[in-house]
Amino acid sequence: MITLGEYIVAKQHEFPEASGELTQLLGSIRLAAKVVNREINKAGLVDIIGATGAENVQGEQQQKLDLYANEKFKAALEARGEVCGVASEEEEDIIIFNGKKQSHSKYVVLMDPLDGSSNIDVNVTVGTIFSIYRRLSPVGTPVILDDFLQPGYKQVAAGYVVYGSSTMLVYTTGHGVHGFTCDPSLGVFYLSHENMQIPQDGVIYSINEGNYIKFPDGVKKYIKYCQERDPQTSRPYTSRYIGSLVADFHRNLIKGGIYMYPSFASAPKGKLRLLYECNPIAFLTEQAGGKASDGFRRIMDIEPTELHERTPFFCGSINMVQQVEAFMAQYSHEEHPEFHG
Ligand code: P6P
Repeated sequence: MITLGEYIVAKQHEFPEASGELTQLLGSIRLAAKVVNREINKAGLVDIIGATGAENVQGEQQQKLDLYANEKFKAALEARGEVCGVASEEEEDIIIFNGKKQSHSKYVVLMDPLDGSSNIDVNVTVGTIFSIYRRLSPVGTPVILDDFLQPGYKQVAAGYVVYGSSTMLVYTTGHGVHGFTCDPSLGVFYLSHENMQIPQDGVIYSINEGNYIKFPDGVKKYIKYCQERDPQTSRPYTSRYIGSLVADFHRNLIKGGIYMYPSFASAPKGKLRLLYECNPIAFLTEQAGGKASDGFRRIMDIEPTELHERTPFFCGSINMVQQVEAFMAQYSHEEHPEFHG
């Protein structure tokens, strides 16, 4: 039984230039995850449940736990000296940490502190997603927006916490994907899934089929492909959609499958945010041997231009993503970014 902290330290040699800072940073995330997990587990008992009446930058109803998780992760990341700034789904602008502790900070963190929060009131799995980059601007100066607008392939680390039937923290630093399960009696994360690999093929597809009539033709063709009988390819596949990206992704990572959130007329760039949902999940996907694209391009090659920009998102088992990309090329090539100049 090895703990998350012991594992991170044991793997520290993979980052000789990090001099322990990344280890400390991941430790901050571990701490915040425990605090948020405790509140989620008693959400039905205290006045945490329900919407605040406020809206976040996405115009989405902010649940009280959204704000709680946002504050706890910000506080944990500021408390030590490795992080010079944070971007969050719950914050319109970047949050700058420029106290004395941050005079040598090298890292910025982007996060969705509580993804799928509309599921809180109905006791369905939610998650935290995080993405870590080295800053580009000079150390010792206040962090700037450009430090956050980096393409996904520059991520130093990424991961998520899935608050489900058990609470797990899954992360990568570019050396495989590793999962840790929390022992609630001790509040300790133990290594439970080392070197996670997503099966090349799967029989699960995850998409909100309520939007079917609005989907691009390529996506409609793929959904029908999933539903056709073909014993050679184990079709028809099974449809599973939880409405929480972390939960759907985590299941597909273990069992194989594909998660899709395409663009459609009322959501021309899809719904999911590139920087703190798609890029971290894409990093994990590729590290686990899967594929993540916008239907045409590798997600982690997209050059961001705005903090909260959205992108169509297809990720999971490599053969399944390649299949939907083939349908997109054949039936929805006009959706390709090059068509939009
Ligand atoms: P819809 C949650 O709001 C989220 O960002 C993802 O976690 C989830 O997969 C998706 O949106 C659900 O969106 O439009 O299907 O309800």
